[in-house]
Amino acid sequence: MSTGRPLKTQQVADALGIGVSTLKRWIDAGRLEVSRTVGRHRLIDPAEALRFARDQQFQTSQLEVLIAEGGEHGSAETFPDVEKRSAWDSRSVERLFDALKRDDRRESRRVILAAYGHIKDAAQLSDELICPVMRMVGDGWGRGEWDVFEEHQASQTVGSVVQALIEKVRPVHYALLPLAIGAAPEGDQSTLGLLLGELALREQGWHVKNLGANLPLKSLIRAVRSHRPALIFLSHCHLVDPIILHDELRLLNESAREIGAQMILGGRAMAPDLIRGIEGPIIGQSMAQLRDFGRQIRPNHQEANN
Ligand code: B12
Repeated sequence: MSTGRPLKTQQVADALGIGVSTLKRWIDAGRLEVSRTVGRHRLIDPAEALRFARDQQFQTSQLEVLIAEGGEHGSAETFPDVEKRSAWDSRSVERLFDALKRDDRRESRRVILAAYGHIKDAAQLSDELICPVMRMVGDGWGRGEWDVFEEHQASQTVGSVVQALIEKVRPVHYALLPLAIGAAPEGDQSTLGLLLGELALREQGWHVKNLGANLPLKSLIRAVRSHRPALIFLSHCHLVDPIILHDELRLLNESAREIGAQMILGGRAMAPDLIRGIEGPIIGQSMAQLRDFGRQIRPNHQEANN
């Protein structure tokens, strides 16, 4: 029984990070069932692709995105207003900035999804498109060219598109994935870094609990003790009190060490002074660093289950 649009071998190979000839060899050896087109090309049913990926313990997040999008990453099927031909280019920054300024949500969404469909990497999307555009928004606000309500509108629009992308990288079996917990400290209302971090880590095969902005760190410590994540990430954009935050980070670090969790901190307000004398956490400047750290330290499926 077919479970969705059949996938091409190249698509499945890309999603699993293997060569297409290897995949074809496995198919020919009978390890995956396929159907054939009239021209004898191999087509793989989505459920069969997932079964195989899981049996072989591949990371399945990219494959799940591909399947959710009907075989076309960022395709017009799931997001009707995505321009198929439009690709990531240097003008995307200006296009997104202009669309946000006009409060043209459709166009804003189109630019972000087209860029994501092209680069397929949340970290790059954040570092090269969303963050530069939001900086321009902040500069515009600083010069009095953007009203506060316009900045709010822009944040809402960007946040809702990133949230929609997150929904598409929902793993089927959470229990099989290692857990990461993310938050922004008390007094910090920023949500975008957290959402982008969540998306970037999901792409790396993490199950992410995003505990949101403005979270008292004492409460985060309770969450750490109760959920026992393998990774804790903070995205911090608006600093309130560096002395209080330093103390809280020290306590958070202690609870992370108790359970053997790794801790990575970032966001524009996260300065090295905030962790002076605290051993363990690292500070990253970019979302790419969060992505790479997540990839590096990710326990494999068995370890995550034990
Ligand atoms: C949107 C925004 C808001 C929104 C946030 C809404 C929301 N839902 O998130 C709202 C309206 C709440 C807001 C309020 C304020 N804001 Co404001 N805001 C911004 C703005 C425009 C964008 C911030 C953003 O979301 N960026 C996107 C994120 C993803 O980027 P980022 O944090 O730089 O992160 C990058 C890296 O650090 C890394 N990263 C992020 N997280 C993580 C995590 C890890 C683990 C790692 C490794 C890496 C990483 O990835 C990103 C790059 O891809 C900035 C402008 C700017 N230059 O940033 C001003 C800005 C930060 N705000 C500013 C100010 C002054 C304020 C207010 C004090 C204004 C006021 N008087 O009320 C309040 C304070 C609110 C509070 N206490 O939280 C100033 C701060 C100035 C300063 N000296 O610190 C800025 C710089 C604007 C300006 N040009 O003056 N703001």
